[in-house]
Amino acid sequence: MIVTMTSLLTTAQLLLVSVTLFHGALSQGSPIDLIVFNSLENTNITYSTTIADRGIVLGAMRRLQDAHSFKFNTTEYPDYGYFLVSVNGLPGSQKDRTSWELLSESKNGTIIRPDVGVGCYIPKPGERIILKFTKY
Ligand code: B12
Repeated sequence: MIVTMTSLLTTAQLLLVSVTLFHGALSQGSPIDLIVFNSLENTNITYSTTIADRGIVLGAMRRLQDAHSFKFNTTEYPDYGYFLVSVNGLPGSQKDRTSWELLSESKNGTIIRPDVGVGCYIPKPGERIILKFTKY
């Protein structure tokens, strides 16, 4: 009887610990790096923040904006969501044909250009987001 009670208690404690850990993981998200790369001046800044499980890049960017000296502006388009207009005070320009490009680098170093914007792209675990100021 005592043995059964002890093992029941241990199971309950284990359950409590795993639920707490799971909730911790849910609320804190996973770490993610965001690199702001100005390819015209060859400068870059790396920011680190967290992203929710299956969260969008924009969520991580908003978290960074609240906690760091990172700033950005977007324009919302009805069909495609959020277009990134400026980062850290530097806007893209139709006249100069410059813009902020959204790229993502996987753990193995492969860089892809997502076919959606910051409001829709869901990075895979371990991916690094690159916001690249470039000419088009
Ligand atoms: C030209 C163009 C661009 C130009 C826009 C230059 C400018 N400001 O004028 C540049 C090269 C900058 C661009 C960038 C991107 N684009 Co673009 N672009 C187009 C394209 C070829 C034509 C748009 C157009 O001129 N329409 C005609 C005008 C009259 O309509 P409009 O509504 O005013 O068009 C505006 C919007 O489309 C907006 N826009 C352009 N691209 C994107 C992307 C997103 C996510 C948003 C919200 C708005 C937006 O800029 C246009 C001009 O102001 C379309 C494909 C197509 N055939 O429509 C893709 C398209 C809209 N782009 C797309 C994508 C994915 C991007 C990028 C996210 C790519 C990347 N990974 O970096 C980036 C945006 C990054 C950011 N800064 O947020 C996708 C959007 C799909 C989706 N469901 O989200 C499309 C449909 C191409 C595709 N088939 O994949 N793009």
